[in-house]
Amino acid sequence: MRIGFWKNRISRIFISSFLVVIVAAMTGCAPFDVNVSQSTKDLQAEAEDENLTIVGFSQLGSESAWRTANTKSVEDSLTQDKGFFLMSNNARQSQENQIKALRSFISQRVDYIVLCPVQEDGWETVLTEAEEAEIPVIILDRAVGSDCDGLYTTFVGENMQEEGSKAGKWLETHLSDKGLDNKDINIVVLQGTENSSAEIGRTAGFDNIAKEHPNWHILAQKDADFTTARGKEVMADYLKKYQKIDVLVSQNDDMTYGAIEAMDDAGVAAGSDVAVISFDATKSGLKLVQQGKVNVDIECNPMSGPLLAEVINKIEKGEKVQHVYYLDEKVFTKDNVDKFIDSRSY
Ligand code: GZL
Repeated sequence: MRIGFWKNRISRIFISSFLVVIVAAMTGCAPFDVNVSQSTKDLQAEAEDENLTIVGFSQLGSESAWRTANTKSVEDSLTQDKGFFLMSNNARQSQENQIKALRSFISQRVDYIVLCPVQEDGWETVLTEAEEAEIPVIILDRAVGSDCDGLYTTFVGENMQEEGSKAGKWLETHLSDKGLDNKDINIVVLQGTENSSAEIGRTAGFDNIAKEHPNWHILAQKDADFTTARGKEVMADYLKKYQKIDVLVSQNDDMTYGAIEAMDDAGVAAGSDVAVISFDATKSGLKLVQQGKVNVDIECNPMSGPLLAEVINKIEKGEKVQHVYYLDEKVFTKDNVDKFIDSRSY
């Protein structure tokens, strides 16, 4: 018993130290090579001995506060003491890196692949390779294109088109309350990473509402890649180019921070001169709602880790799982933000 105890202890120490390396790689403080070293193979063998479920997780990047929260949610849920051996890779917003990581997970014969796809298209070949290797794939957060519908077991994430619709419906109410239903309304949009399902969904959802209002004029929709820096640059261009902007739709809080900096620089009052619609509802975004600089923040819930673990455990037990799981999401304005902001963990 004693020897077994120490063997167990030592292997758990080895595995947890390996996971520390993984977390370091995820946070970008050390380059993480997707090739498998001998020690990794040994650790995997240990994981199999311990009957842990080995999960290869390809995270698209660390571009936003939302993404950091999403990564933490997965890492906190797929821990060794909950029966998992998590191998994470941060692709730094590169589909090429994600495909490399998936091929590495396939060659390591992981039990599951979890993919958070940076963009919708370009996955059919590598997901077919995973299918041929009989490794179940779970798509997390963003979606892959319909050409891959039969190549993954389930999707756990958010309904982006619904988020876009919520933004359009909020604007309808906002303008009606102000008696501006029939006034010409000039709108500019900061879009997220081009061809990501977050950008595609939010754009489509809002546009479907906008086309019902001939007096709404979408002057420009440009990719600002979900980052603060690009959000500031693109908004500064908009402010130079357009005489009158009534509404900004910014597809995540990080871009909104940059856009507000640009508006401050131009002497434009965010939230009053220009109505600001943002997405994600991070704590920092909700603080801007409290300050009146963001009029509405449409929640996109990054805390998908617990549901992901639950779905994998169901599959492990041979239970049926849904093809799509959407997380609950709210809409935050001055009317309700105070009730929720203190409980926001990201
Ligand atoms: C949405 C997620 C988006 C967030 C951004 O589900 O993919 O990516 O809205 C993040 O903040 O960069």
